[in-house]
Amino acid sequence: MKKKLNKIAKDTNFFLKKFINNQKKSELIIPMKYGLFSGGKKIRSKILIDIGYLFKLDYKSLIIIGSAIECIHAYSLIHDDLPCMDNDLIRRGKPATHIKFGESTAVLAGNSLLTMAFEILSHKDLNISQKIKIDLINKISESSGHLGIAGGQYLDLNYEHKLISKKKIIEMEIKKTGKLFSFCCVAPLIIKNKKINEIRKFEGIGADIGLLFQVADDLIDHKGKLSSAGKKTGKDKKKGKATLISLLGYKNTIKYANKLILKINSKLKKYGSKTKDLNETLEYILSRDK
Ligand code: GRG
Repeated sequence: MKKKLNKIAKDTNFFLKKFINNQKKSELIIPMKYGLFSGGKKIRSKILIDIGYLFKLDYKSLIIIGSAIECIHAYSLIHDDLPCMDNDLIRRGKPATHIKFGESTAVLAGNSLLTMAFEILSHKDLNISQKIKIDLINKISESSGHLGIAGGQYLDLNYEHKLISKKKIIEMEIKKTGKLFSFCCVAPLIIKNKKINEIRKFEGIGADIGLLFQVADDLIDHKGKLSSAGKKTGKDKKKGKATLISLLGYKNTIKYANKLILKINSKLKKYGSKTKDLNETLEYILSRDK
């Protein structure tokens, strides 16, 4: 699993470096590269490739689409660390982008990474029809805006120091983290022109994977160490964040996460042994320490 993830990270970074190097130079390129290439796991690209495998999609196209996803992800992390958001100094074991380059530069590098995702999805190197490119851009935009990452982040900040119900915490985590995973799960179906009910089913699977990912992230914050996590831990409690751990406790949250894995696997039963890679990725998501 680690080997496969490393290969995906290497291929994604290779594509992104080539893509950026082919563009005209600007002062923002260095902070953008800092946010992109400081050691992310590329787990979203792995999920995209695992689902793409079920639909026999070619690896090269998936790496390009994954690169666009990783740009949006890197953007969200840069902005998440800003003083007006979660105010974090360390990311991936290194100074956060705004610590290294200043706040205004971090905001602009983040914005540039967001728009770069759309440039990548509309680029000629991606060998799919214009119609499908538009559908992909439509879906990834929806996943990133007020109904997705940005809206989820708003709720995350708004729920601090409040008693929030389980249903609302889950809704918030699905928006903040799950929507981008939903995109990873539906992009292969969009490319294969699948029917809307099947797309909806995979959207739901993506939301559950994102929720699992976020729960694992909350568990790392609760029990993990800075040296392995690459970011400060124990912050959620201090900041009064509404998480499933704060509501259900540590042990029940682990039970909840294991139930999520069973739920995801049962939805994918019909694909049989083809889901082996995806199963491994799900186990990794829950057991990871960073
Ligand atoms: C609209 C894209 C966008 C952003 C603005 C700041 C913000 C709104 C949203 C923040 C959303 C956020 C950071 C959610 C947390 C998701 C999460 C658990 C990130 C950690 O992902 P990993 O572990 O990171 O995959 P690596 O370092 O491996 O890439």
